[in-house]
Amino acid sequence: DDGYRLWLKYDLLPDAAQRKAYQQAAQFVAVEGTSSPVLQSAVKELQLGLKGLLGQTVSVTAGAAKKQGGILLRVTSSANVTANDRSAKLNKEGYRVFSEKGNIVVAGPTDAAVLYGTFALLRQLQTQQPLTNLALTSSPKIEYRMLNHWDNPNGTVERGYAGSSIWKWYELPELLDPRYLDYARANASIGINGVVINNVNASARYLTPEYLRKVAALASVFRRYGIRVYLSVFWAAPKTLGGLATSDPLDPNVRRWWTDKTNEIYKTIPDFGGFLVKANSEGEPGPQDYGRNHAEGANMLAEALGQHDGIVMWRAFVYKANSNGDRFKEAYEEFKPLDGKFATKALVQVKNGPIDFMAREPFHPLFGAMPSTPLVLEVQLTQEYLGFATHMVYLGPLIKECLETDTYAKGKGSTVAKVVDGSVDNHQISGIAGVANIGSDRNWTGHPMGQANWYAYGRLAWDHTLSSAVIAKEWTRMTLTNEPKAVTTITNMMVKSRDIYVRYTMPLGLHHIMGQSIHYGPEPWLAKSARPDWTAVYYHKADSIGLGFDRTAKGSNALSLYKPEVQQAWGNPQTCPLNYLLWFHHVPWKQQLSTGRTLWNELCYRYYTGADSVTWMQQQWTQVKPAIDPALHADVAARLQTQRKEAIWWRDACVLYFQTYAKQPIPAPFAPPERSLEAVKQIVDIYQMR
Ligand code: BDP
Repeated sequence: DDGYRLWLKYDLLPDAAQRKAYQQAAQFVAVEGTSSPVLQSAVKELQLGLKGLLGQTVSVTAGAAKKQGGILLRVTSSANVTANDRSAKLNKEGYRVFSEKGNIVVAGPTDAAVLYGTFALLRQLQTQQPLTNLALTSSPKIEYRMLNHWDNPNGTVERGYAGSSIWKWYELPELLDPRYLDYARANASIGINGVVINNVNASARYLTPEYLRKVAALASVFRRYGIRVYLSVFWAAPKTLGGLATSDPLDPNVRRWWTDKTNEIYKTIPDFGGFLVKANSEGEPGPQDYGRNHAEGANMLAEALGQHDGIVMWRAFVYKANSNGDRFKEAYEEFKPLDGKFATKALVQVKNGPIDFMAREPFHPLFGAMPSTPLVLEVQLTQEYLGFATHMVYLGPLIKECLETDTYAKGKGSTVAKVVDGSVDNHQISGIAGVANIGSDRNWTGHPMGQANWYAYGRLAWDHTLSSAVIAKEWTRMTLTNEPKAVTTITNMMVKSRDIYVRYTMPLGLHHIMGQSIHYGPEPWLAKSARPDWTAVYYHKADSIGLGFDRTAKGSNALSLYKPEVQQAWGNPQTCPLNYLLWFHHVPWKQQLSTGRTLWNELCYRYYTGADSVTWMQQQWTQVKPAIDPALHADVAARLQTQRKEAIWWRDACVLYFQTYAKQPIPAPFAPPERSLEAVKQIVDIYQMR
């Protein structure tokens, strides 16, 4: 198994009796009413899935009204989806799958809804659930469920670890790689309905007529799966591409240029989704170059979209060069005052945490602080700071932790999830974005287990109330094995993997102590960089007294950006959850923590037990060997070996370096590292050698 088929494997189900029951329930497929390209995709998927799972060729029947034992695809207004249950109201993409007069009906108000229902039905079969008395009802809680690609026109992928870009620009638009279709199927199967195909550090090339035709060719494939394309835009395009003297958003010529360009895009791609913008961030141009603010920039693009059905997602990932304050606060300080100033078509896209996709961050303080602006939650699936494609880190728990945290914006229960889905502030539009982890590698994600992160993201974007363990189990059953014991073992590993990674890299709330630029491996000693907030010492602040960034009123006071309830939960070093401790407090080495250990001992404890847990993961993986495809098993086993080696690298680097400040021995029962700090530093030098 080379992993190409992802979770849409459709291998023959092992239990003959069960197969027989399924076969009887799925003898034909019929589209009620007129068919459409999206419904055709649903039909094709059913035929493919049933052929594989049941070994049964399923024909498409026209006018199946009097027949029984088939699957009916029905597009109908939400109120009449089913005669006997009107309780659950469906939104435009919601589906209901149920039994009716001896058939299985997949119904929803739109073609896309029926496609989603079709995948839900196939999931039932893949995970070997009964088909009798079916009643699956589900509507997505978030409207714009986006995958953001950081792909460049030259085929590289920024922070991509699974080969190069899957978009073959030099072959498009004439040649459509079959992979585009499989990509669309995978996305549709988990409910993703929008893809930004290019890097936020954008090239203007995508806005040229030549490239728009290429993008349109991709859109023609995605459209059949309910997916719309979006583009990241280069702010200075009016100058560089349009030959104008300025890219000032208030300049009438610039405004006209964007309006004309947008109209041209819609002519080429009638269902174009809209724009994603990284502006005045990490050297990218933006409206501030002309003394304008982010809202003025976003609103100009919203105006250019005019009557077209498109949106602007304006990123809040900003922090000024040479800031002497606390990077934690910068996006908040720039965007909070703009709340209420954004046009209705503009959403602000906010990373899950205030710094940058660390293995654990407190939620971004903008969530709950901009009630008049729909906020898109951006999470990173590509493991930039989480061990690239060699460390097994299942991200379900990370995404859930953020979604479930209470902002207290409108009292208790105002979780990040409810801010994002629009229910806290009653927004009509809502969005979520995952930075893709896929590339040209045959198995899409490099690490085979990375597929689970793409999967979990889509499932949570659809329904943030699902548990990450349930999703892990579902993915495992569809992708790896249905053998019950192995499913339990693998799910358990997955669910624990993120905490394990945190323990051997940045426990207790440490953050941003990774290798410079590459963001791989440990470099807590990094003290000089192009900017202070790109070093490690800026964040951990180790000294002879203790460790951690004081963000209370005595320090940077970033804590004050949160609501009082949150401040109370995190503001006292005695009661602050240990996972966030060093995010907010400078804690003395000898301070006793709630675990009974001193800070220094607890730090060592976490680094050592974290690294040891990778050995545990290896043992677990060995146990499931009989239940897993041999090639796939060997692939993951090899990556776990690397992970083990590098967990020890992290552990040794960090305990040896922090020991130079703590000046205490490694506590028993742990053995001090066998190498010196100098020796570990050399490893980093090798990784960064030119
Ligand atoms: C950082 C990445 C950088 C991205 C940036 C962003 O290191 O490559 O361009 O985020 O999100 O995490 O814009």
